[in-house]
Amino acid sequence: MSNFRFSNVVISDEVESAINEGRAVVALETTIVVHGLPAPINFEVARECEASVRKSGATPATIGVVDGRVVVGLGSDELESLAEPDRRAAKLSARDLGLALATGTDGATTVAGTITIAHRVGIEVMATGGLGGVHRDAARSFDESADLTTLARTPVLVVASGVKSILDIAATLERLDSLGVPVVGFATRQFPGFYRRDSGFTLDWAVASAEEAAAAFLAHREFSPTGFLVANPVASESELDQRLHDAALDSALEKAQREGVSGKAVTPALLAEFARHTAGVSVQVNRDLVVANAALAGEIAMSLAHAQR
Ligand code: PSU
Ligand code: MN
Repeated sequence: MSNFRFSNVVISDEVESAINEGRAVVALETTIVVHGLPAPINFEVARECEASVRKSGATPATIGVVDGRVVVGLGSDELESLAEPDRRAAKLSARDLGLALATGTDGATTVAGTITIAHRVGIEVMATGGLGGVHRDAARSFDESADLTTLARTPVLVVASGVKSILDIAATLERLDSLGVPVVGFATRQFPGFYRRDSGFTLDWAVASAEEAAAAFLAHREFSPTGFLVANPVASESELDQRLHDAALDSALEKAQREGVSGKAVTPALLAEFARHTAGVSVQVNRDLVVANAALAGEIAMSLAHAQR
């Protein structure tokens, strides 16, 4: 480990040399591990995502805040300690990073937090399960994930299986449009709905390969400072059954409303109720999609590195 440009950011030797040599690197978030998935499958998912990135030839950089420092390239021991329930790691979006560092607060980073750090250290690609978005009651609650506004000002390509069906998908797509963030389907024109391949919304653009995604991102960056969303649907054989999905969704939304869940707790609470209602099937789907997204992100990062050599 060495200090990197800035005393509050520590980058692993492996990730630092990959960045310095212009090799492919994929940032991975930690909120999905600490707040999104139950133990012990969360650690398996973290390891499988790293393995998927490596298999494509790229270097994984799992990001979190530990002992008052941002760590880029968390080791598995650090990740396990970050996820220990006693540690009560915070959920860190972009706006929380400075405060977490200044107060010595440990935390897992969301997509917004992760891409902010990735861009700071020169990583151009990130993988997650589902991007945060506009919540269904946003007209009243104003609950729109900072993932959207952060992606609008951070030139990082994010691979996600669309957004979670717990959200208002139409409103989320409208906001991405207003914010100038391109949304491109990977081998599909249908916007994915996380647990399901098709959210019912059609996209204007699709790419057929990792090379095409990388080329589009490079061309986009010549004209615009925003990030870029590659929407990769879950594999057909992994999709959650439609009826089970719809019943779990009703139950999750109803429970969150009844219990008055708000703020940062909303997404983890909805995902947990999905898991309970589907007896863990939704967790398997989440696992499959995020591991596949890590693999695709690795391939896109390889193409980007190749194109910029
Ligand atoms: N993808 C998953 N599980 C998750 C998330 C993404 O498969 O838990 C997390 C990401 O960290 C994303 C966050 O940034 O959910 C969105 O949270 P919010 O709606 O509070 O912004
Ligand atoms: Mn929110």
